[in-house]
Order: sequence, then structure tokens, then C-alpha cells
Amino acid sequence: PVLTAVDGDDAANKHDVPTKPSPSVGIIMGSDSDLPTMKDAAQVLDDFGIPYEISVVSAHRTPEYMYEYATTAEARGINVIIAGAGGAAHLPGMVAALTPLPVIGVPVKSSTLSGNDSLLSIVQMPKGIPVATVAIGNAANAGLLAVRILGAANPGQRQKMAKYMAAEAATVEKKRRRLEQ
Ligand code: RP5
Repeated sequence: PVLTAVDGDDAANKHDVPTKPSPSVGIIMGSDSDLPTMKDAAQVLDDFGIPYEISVVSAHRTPEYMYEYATTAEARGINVIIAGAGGAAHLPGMVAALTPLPVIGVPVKSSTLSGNDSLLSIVQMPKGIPVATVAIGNAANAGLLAVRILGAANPGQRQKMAKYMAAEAATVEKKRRRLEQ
């Protein structure tokens, strides 16, 4: 339950147990059927040691919960929201309309139109309400973009990103050498 993500703190304080760090990224998706895609964003945040919350928030099936989620995210300490949806993918844009936090949209690949519907639904935002849209199905990039956004004000996170990029480059270099042998 997303909105109670920090509820554990109260119980923990009573018993002097170390509290869980409060989440700084919110990962939401229109349906649990989006989870196989969206788990890649969670994996990246795990790898970078960034606390996050994850939940299903449907713009169409639970619009009131979506409103509650988006309008309380800032007060709950969330800094970036990653929102994935497929088909008539209104979740990222609607959430961006309800919060001043940066929103990263993940177009989930749909069965009928291969995610082109999701992509266009998410990327074609009107001027004034931006959603940073990643490629169809590329939730890992949404996680990496969230790390970069957080890193803008956090040199430690920036350093971790630079290390990650160097490791990626080293992998490509290794493959190139193998190919050229
Ligand atoms: C969207 O409809 C969801 O984001 C999902 O990608 C798609 C299908 O949802 P389900 O019918 O599988 O719940 O709202």
C-alpha cells in the first residue's frame, strides 16, 4: 500500500528499531500486467541504492486514488515519479498535471499496437505539462533518468552514475576487442 509506505516509521520508533529510509522515487503503473516491464526501473534503483515505493495506480479504473497519490507525493518526500502505462496511457500525463514533481513516462508495449499507442499517449503532452518519455518498454532508462535527476543535487549519486557509465563503456570495449581479434 503506497500511501502507507512510511507508516512503518511509527511502529519502528516505538521500539527503537532503525527506520526504513523514506522513498525518494515513486514507481507507479496502470495495471499489475505492467509489472514485468516496470520491474526494470525498480532493479536500477535497487542497484543505485535509491529507496522507492511501487504501486498500481490506474488513471481510468482508480482515478480518485491517482489524484490522492499524485497530490500527496511531494509531501511524502517523493522527488521523482516514474509512471508506466499501456494503450490509452493517460497515467503519466495526468499525474504530471497534479504534481510539480518531475514525471518520467514509460510506454508499456501493448498487444494490439505494439506500444505505439502507449508512446503517443504519453509523449504528446501539451506545452506546460512535461513528461520525460523513454522508449517503448525501456523502464530501465526511466530508472537511470531518475538517478540522474536525483544526482543533479547529489554528487555521490553523480559519481555512482559516472562509475556505471564507465563500466558500460568497458563492456563495449571488451566486446570490440574480442570482435577485432
Ligand atoms: C493500462 O491498460 C495499463 O497500464 C495496462 O498497460 C493496460 C492493460 O491493463 P490490464 O487490462 O492488463 O489490467 O491501463
